[in-house]
Amino acid sequence: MLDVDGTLVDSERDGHRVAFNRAFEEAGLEDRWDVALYGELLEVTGGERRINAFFERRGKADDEHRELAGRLHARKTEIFIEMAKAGEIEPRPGVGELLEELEEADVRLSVATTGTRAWVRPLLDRLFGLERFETIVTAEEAPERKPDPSAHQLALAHLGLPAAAAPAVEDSLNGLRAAKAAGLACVVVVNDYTREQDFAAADLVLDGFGRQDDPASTLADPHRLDPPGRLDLGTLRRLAEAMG
Ligand code: XBP
Ligand code: MG
Repeated sequence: MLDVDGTLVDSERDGHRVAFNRAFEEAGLEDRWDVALYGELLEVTGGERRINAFFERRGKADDEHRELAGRLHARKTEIFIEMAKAGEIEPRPGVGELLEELEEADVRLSVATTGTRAWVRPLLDRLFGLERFETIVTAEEAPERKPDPSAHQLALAHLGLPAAAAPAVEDSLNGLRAAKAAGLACVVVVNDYTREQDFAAADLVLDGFGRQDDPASTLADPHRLDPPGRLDLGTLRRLAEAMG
């Protein structure tokens, strides 16, 4: 069960953050989210909730600002869709290889994301092909955002699988907490925004998906799965066995 933002795609720093800032600029606001501030704001999942949390930090939490946050997020979504169409959002290195290997082995793939359906589906289609994923759960289907487990639970229900049979791949503590609350095993593939988070509950932590010529380092491997410098089918199978 795959996460999108920060996991399948490198979408936060040079994607969503840029789209939020463009929406602020178009609306005549002075606010801009720099790379460091955006890292702090990522603690709040869901783009509209993130804008509201930012306004609240600034002491603006009235109905007018909630309405503005809704409009800003709608425009941010349009801008992000344009960026995706222009090829500005790319898969993380090694993701393409992993999906191909899983597909060849007839492993069923599903997506559980807190992102908005309007960009999630066209982006996944452009980068990987929608037909690859048996289920795609987005914020529209699971409005309680991660770390709430509802996205993972809904995807599991669609697949008709017990939790132990569908390991999650996430990049963040919010994603890990959501997967664990749904009873899933969880591999965390960290990125620059999430590297320092506490992944003690994860079943495997890697610093990338890894490729033949650019292997990933293992940061935690409590089940001794011993990944071969990349997240591969064998490692995921050993994880499923370890989960019993
Ligand atoms: C992703 C999110 C989303 C994206 C922005 O979390 O929290 O809010 O940052 O997308 P996860 P939207 O990777 O855990 O699913 O603006 O569409 O919300
Ligand atoms: Mg994520």
